[in-house]
Amino acid sequence: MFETISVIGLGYIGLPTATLFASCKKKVIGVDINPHAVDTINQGKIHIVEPGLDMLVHSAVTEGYLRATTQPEPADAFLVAVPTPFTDGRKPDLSCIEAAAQSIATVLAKGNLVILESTSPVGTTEKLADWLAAVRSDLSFPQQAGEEADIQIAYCPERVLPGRVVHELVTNDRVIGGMTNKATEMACALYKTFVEGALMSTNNRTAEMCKLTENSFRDVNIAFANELSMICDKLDINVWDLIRLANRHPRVNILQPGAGVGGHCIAVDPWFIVDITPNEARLIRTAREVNDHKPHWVLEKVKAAIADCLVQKPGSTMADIKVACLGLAFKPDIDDLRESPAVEITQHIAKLGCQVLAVEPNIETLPQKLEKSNLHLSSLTDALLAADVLCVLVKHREFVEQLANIQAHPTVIDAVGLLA
Ligand code: SAJ
Repeated sequence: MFETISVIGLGYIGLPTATLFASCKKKVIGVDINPHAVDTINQGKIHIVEPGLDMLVHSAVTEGYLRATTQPEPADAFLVAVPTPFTDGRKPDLSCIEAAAQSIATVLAKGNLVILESTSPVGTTEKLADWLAAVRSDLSFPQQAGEEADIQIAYCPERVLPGRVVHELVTNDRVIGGMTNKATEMACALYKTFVEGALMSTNNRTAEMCKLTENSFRDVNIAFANELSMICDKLDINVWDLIRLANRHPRVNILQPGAGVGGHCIAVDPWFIVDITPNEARLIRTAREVNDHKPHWVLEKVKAAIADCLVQKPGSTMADIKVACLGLAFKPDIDDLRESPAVEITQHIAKLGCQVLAVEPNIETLPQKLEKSNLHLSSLTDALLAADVLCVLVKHREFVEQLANIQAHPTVIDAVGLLA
């Protein structure tokens, strides 16, 4: 049924998805507006970091199953995997989906299936259908002709963990929500090409909400852990001991407090629910606020430690104090610094005017926004020797291995329970 598959958006999700179809000997046309990405892929290389993907792309391209282009071409099925960021006012920005719709509309033909994979507010699949219908009055769409429509449309979110994308795309269960039963069936048949997990059928609105719910679930639970950490600090209780003990209850499973919630998904997706149902989504909103507040709370702890140092070193000024920030990534053992609470905290510490030693074993150079005269990338060994205050922001493997040396430091702010 699907000989040619087109994937619109060749990023962290689109490229691995396109490649897995190509690995199953489907003819795949990858479309991206970024000519650099297109050129790189056509050379059999990748422009993103994801373990195992480079080899797969290389063979898919050299064997002739995967080809990238900046202009959409006719295909049997179209998968849209473009970004859905939010604006400063925490409103979802659907402009990339709208642009993708405009570009594929011109090449659509009777019998095609269109699947939206981008994380989206409830109702977006219906908007996509309207955008397509507005361009192609010669074709019928599900909102007009239901099961009989020329073009069938479904929503199917991805739910893979960065770093394990190739494996999880194959093994995770998928939620598939068509605007019609026919769309759901067609989409299930398509994903069966490479998905070994269960294919769970539903409608488009439930599938959209399911993706938002999964990340909100995690956000709310991390917020609970973060709130406990701030309560326990006031009450002079070790929160990590507390959570370990509470989790011995057979029906309690509390997550770990940290420096805040980073990444491109969990800190964003809950707002898509709050935006559409502001009066009902009270817990989800509060969880976001608790997690967004956590970096500021950690910063206050660092400020207090610096104040103590200044008292202990009479005559010294802020510029004499050295603070080591251990970890910049948004979670342990990755090199991804985007939307990282550790970066936010480190930036604020540098603004205080002290010397900042940033220790991030997973990167070679500091990103531009951290290039400051009083902020330097440092080795853990140098930081342990020089710093007046150690601030543990990410529980990287390298820090766990140096636990005894970190523990021996007189002033440690431990946001992630490394010492627990
Ligand atoms: N974090 C904590 N405490 C914890 C667990 C995580 O503070 O106990 C923090 C991490 O340090 C990090 C943030 O939360 O800053 C998010 O990390 P994560 O590993 O929970 O999730 P992501 O953002 O890498 O990926 C999530 C995943 N969603 C869920 O686990 C529900 C992934 O499956 C999704 O595909 C992805 O979001 C996405 O694309 O939506």
